[in-house]
Amino acid sequence: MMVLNKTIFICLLEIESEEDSPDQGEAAAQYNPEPPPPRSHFSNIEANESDEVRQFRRLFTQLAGDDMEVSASELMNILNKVVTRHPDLKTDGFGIDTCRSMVAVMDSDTTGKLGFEEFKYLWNNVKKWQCIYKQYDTDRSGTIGRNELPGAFQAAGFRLNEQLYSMIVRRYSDENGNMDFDNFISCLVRLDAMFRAFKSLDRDGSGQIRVTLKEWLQLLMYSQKN
Ligand SMILES: [Ca+2]
Ligand SMILES: [Ca+2]
Repeated sequence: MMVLNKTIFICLLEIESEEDSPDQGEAAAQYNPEPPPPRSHFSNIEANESDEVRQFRRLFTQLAGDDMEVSASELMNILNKVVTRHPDLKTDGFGIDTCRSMVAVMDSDTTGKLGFEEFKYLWNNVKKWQCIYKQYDTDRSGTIGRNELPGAFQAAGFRLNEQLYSMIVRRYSDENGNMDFDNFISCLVRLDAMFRAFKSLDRDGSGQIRVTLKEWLQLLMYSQKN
């Protein structure tokens, strides 16, 4: 399985990853998001970064262009390029609204685009979730059906209740309850961001937060936590 995952990682990114694939069984027990992307800028290049990070930085530089940030349309182009190479991922393509909303929830430093660390965090998740999507599409329909959904989300580290799964299906799946790849990714990007936003507001870890109207609107309209 690990070999298979690694192969998929390579076709997605076209760069070799040293990283082992995450233990999906363990991840299902509870949700432990990666630490949020640091708010550093591209100019802070680490002198002793690994080959993998260096290769990733090259990919990022190509994508980001002169401003060194990935815009929603640049993100849309790369994601659509990736899915055309994977005929087993059914999708009607990543639209600009989907990509704008993904950029918004990942844009910790509110530049309106994704810097290196923000993009790296998103990209690593997309790679991971792509593997999960293929693995949990057990009937090989190319989509995640209603019955396949809880397993896939648990493998991604989200254990939700039935009511939430039904809500998610209403919002992200088609009329037959099937979720295609772009909806799967945009749903998980949002879910991950909302978990992290909650955690950062739940300073005492009580599982409850108090937000002002301003904080609530900032969160809903741009997923801005500060
Ligand atoms: Ca940014
Ligand atoms: Ca399926």
